[in-house]
Amino acid sequence: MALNFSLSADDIRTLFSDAMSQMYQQEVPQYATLVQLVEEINQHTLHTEPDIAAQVALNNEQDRLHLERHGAIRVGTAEELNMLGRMFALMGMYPVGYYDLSSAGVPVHSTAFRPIDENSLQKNPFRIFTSLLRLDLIEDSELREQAQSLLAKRDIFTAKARLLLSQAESVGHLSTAQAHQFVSEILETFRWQQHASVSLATYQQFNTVHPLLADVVCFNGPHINHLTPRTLDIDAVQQKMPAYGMTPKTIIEGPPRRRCPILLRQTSFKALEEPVLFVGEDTKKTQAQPGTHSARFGEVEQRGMALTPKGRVLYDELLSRARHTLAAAEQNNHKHQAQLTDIFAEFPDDELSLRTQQLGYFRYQVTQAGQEQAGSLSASDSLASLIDQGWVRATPIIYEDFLPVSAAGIFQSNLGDQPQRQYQQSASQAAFEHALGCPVLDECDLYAKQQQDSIDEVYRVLCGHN
Ligand code: OOG
Ligand code: NI
Repeated sequence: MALNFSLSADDIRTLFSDAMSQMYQQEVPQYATLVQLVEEINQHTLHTEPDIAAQVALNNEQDRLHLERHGAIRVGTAEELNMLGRMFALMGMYPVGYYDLSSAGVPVHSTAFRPIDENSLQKNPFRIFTSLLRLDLIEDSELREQAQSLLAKRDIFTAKARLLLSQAESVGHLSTAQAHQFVSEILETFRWQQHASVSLATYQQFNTVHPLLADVVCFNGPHINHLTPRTLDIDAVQQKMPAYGMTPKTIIEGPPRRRCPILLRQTSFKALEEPVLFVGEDTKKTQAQPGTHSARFGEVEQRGMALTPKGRVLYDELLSRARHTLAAAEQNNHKHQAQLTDIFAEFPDDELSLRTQQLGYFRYQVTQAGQEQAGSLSASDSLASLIDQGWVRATPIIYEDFLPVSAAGIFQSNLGDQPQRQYQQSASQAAFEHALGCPVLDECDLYAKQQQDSIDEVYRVLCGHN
């Protein structure tokens, strides 16, 4: 009898994120340096910050600290996005959130494919921030049509990846051998392409309209453009990058450093200018023409508490206030962080306020002392009183998603000194979902459900229901 060992989606995702990490460190040595710097800073932080070390130990995260947290790609067509959605589903990654980057002058809209249940997030939270080019925002109709025809000609997936996908979808799983094969085939989609699919002149035309248009349209695949490890001290990474030969983007995106971290802070080294061979313009197109292209960089992230819609409104309001007063300080991260800290003084920075003002999402658990009360309490005891008595503990739920203003900042810092464009059209979630073939999940629904499930469990244990 044939034994059919199959790997879980979580295991396949880990194979995939490991393989991507290896490939990217080989392809972009500066990224390997970043990974090393982050590792050094994380170890140092674990030795010098007992609270952080305790938190990491409590969550059993020592062994997973070094895992990359996300990567990003940009695709050109609905079919490409739809296929990616199906491929990522095999790895337990589902589209969460809609990000409109057009309002920040980048002609794409995006989602993040990521694990959605707590267990899977625990095992490996790897996500891919995936952007779809919005050709509808490209005004030059001739270039738009040329872009369409270039995109129509390419297939970013190998035949074997397509075959394994359809087998997996019809049988419901992949065997261990198939899973390994699948990961190595899908890796080809994200590999750097040294050969562009167009001439240098055509590339330059696209690049002038928007560098992102050139990045998506002029190659036969959506090279992974960055990977992002997790750091325990992003301020230290930002500060130390130059000494390691990296040019950091000017400012750290997101909220300032706080006692109770919220949402997501990110920084990166700037995209490298890399050699590319363009299609020759001689009659036989055999004389490849050397040139360069900038797309690939390395990023780091540090995550904090997920905010409720109310908390998010406050964050957005303070951030936009900061952006108005910050413009002049933008060129200096120290000033930027100092002003952010001032403005964010209005955002409560202790867990009790964050919880009682319902600014953040929390997970509730019965404590050891609470276990002794199991089954003996009444459902009419309020959660607040259970916490006051020490029977229930509340811990922040970590934010697993992205921030459109920060993402735009990351995009912008890698687009060179081009003037920022303005697009008239607004967000187009329906068009994005149509291309994807399904709705994106709402991140707040996921956090709210996680919070509510933990509350239900607390009452089930303490009051003995069900
Ligand atoms: C994606 C930029 C957004 C993030 O971490 O916010 C992003 C890209 O440059 O394609 O990855
Ligand atoms: Ni990123």
